[in-house]
Amino acid sequence: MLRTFEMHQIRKTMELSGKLWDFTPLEGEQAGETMKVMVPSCLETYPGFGNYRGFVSYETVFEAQGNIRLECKGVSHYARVYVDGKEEAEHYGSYTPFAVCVKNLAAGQHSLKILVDNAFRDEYALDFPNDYMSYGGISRGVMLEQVGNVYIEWVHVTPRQENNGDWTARAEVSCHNLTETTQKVKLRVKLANSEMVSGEIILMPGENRYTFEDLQAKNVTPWSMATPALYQVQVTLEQNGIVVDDLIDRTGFRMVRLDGRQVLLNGKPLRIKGFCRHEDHPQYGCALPREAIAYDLQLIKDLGANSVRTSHYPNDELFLDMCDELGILVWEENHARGIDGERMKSPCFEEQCEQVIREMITAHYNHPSIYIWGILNECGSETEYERSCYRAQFELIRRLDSSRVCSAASCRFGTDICQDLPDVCSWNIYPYWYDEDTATQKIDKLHKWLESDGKGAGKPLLITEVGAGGIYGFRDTSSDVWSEDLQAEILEKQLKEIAASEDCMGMYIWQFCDVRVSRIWWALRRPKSRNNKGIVDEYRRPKMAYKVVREIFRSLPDYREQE
Ligand code: ADA
Repeated sequence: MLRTFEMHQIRKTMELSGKLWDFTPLEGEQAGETMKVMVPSCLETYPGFGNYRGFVSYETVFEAQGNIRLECKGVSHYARVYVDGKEEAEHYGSYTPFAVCVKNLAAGQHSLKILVDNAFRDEYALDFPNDYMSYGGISRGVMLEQVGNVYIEWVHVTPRQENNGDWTARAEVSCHNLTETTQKVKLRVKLANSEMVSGEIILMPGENRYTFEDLQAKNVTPWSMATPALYQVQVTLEQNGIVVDDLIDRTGFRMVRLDGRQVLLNGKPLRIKGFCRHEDHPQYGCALPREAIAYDLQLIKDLGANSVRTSHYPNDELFLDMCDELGILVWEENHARGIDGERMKSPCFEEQCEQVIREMITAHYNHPSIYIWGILNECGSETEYERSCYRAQFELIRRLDSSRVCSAASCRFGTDICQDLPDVCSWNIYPYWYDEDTATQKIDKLHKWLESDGKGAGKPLLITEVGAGGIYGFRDTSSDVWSEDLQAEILEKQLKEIAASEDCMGMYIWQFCDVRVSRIWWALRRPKSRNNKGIVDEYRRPKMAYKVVREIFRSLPDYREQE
């Protein structure tokens, strides 16, 4: 299972991951030598491949007949897909799913080969040596689905609370017609206690959209952090009176709204107490198994946090499913960390960012836990060209999803010219670590500047990073740099000052766990080639700061006015 629930009762599906595949490096000393590896996984975790960059191949076989839909949930970072030796698709982008349909397969066994490239190349604008590890491989699950001539690609549910308190929902459905001729179908949607059927719909060849307005969902429990109530949405597709396909997803009844300096969840002003989290583990790379994801979330809950920022890319759907179930709010962001103006000028940059946004929102639209979309963490935001990228990406987000807010985490105090564009002004600050100022002074400066020349007047202010480094096991009574003691002392001051600020709607700690960074990245500031600002180390062992954060986070309510 690649989700925490079954997505089909009618469509036949088979997970192709969760078993051993043939892996063959195509470059380097071991080129051509095949070995068995588990998929999903990261190739840097295989013995002898810790620093491999280049093309590799992954192969398996499957049984099928007729039309198939193959979905890869994440291949890092470039993939070329071959079925029975024929190239069927290519995709760039490590952290978003893509699917390919292959028609009319003869009954029997077929081969699937995925060529993967994890090298840093000019045409991959979003991947380069960075303050985290860009792992390679088939890092998320692969699903095989048997489809007919017509099938449902996705459903997007948008809940709305009416003035009388009742909930309604809009459900937009995307269907594909794989034939060359028109097809007559009917769609049926069931959500909570309500059901609607379309009249006869004529599907043109290719993609078709159909929208159900005003599904009445009476007596539902709204989704919140304390009560994360989830409801199943089931769409079925009928042809000649027979149900030929189905799709099951989940939604939660909640609305996210801006209100002056606050972001409201079902009318209540949120207080964010969160962690930035990389998908990273010494044993698994970014391909964390479900048990490891669940454990991270268990610690995050124990720490009293109510939110996770998926820095700096869209996350595995298993993680989002669990956040939905646990009532953990998610800031989900597109894939771009610290890309400077020069690199943003790459001819592929804007197109690749927009593709990630499109794929991320299409795939993750229904997760009630996601309250905000983030883009372009600490990227160039100082020239007219850079500003045009932010504007285009925010416009795209708002076109695809007007039911959430959006933002971008910046660090360019005084020179950023984009603060009028997002709904929320988000800032990464490091008082007592990189910055001279205290947190109170920094927030005060930020606030005054945003209200005037910074052009962020009247908007919510969110601290999207705050933290300090500490090496697990290094305890030091004089609180020297890199000691757990100093990290804990700094975090205590940072969090207390931010929590006391009237101007801030909350904070995300940088970061949940220590992570591996690219080998050449800023060597002197990254002892052990790790970004050591985790509250737990890479094996999830708590540092001294754990207790401090837990106490402060647990003392702060989830809303800025208590429920
Ligand atoms: C930035 C960046 C993070 C990380 C952090 C740090 O704010 O967004 O990815 O690099 O700094 O540890 O310095």
